[in-house]
Amino acid sequence: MYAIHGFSMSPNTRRALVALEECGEAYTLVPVDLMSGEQRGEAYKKLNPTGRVPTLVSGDLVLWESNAIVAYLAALHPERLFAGNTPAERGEVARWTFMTASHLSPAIARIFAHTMRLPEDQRSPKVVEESRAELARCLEPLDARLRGRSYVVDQFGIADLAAAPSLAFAPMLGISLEAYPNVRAWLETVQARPAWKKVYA
Ligand SMILES: N[C@@H](CCC(=O)N[C@@H](CS)C(=O)NCC(=O)O)C(=O)O
Repeated sequence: MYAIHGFSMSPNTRRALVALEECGEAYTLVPVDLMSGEQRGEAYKKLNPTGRVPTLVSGDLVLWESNAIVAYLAALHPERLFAGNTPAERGEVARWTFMTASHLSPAIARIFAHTMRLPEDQRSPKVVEESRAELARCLEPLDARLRGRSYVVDQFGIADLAAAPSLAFAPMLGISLEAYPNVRAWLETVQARPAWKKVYA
């Protein structure tokens, strides 16, 4: 039995929850109230010193960083979450996972911060503009990669879960995926999966 300490609306928390659902693992969601800043309190920071959600806990295991949680679950359930079998496949999974975690998701997080989360006097249109450009640098190659493919690397797995929860959040921020038809088709495929539907219900 796992506990996920997280915030139900957070894309990073949802990434971990969808992975748990895909793997058929039992879990409880322990709410961390991001609105009141609970993630920065001493009690939560004993679990996750970065003061961010999610954190996965089971016995002695305390694991934070959502893509690390997905990778852990994929190691337990390789038949449910594809991590790649050959070195080439593993490299491909790593490529898209790191590109997403390093560039795509942070760009979306900055757009969220500077259009919705921060007080208006702290928002920067320049940051939003630069982040939109950064996002395009990620979406163009991802769209090309997804041409003729159902999933980022052959079977559903780590690379899909790295990108999909962040991109599912994009429309709410006024980010159009219109120019990326393969990304839109792939996202619809991921969003039709029972595990996803359960978490996003
Ligand atoms: N790279 C981290 C990012 C985690 C993250 O930024 N989570 C957000 C919620 S989606 C958070 O905790 N924000 C609160 C804060 O930064 O204070 C991961 O993938 O787990």
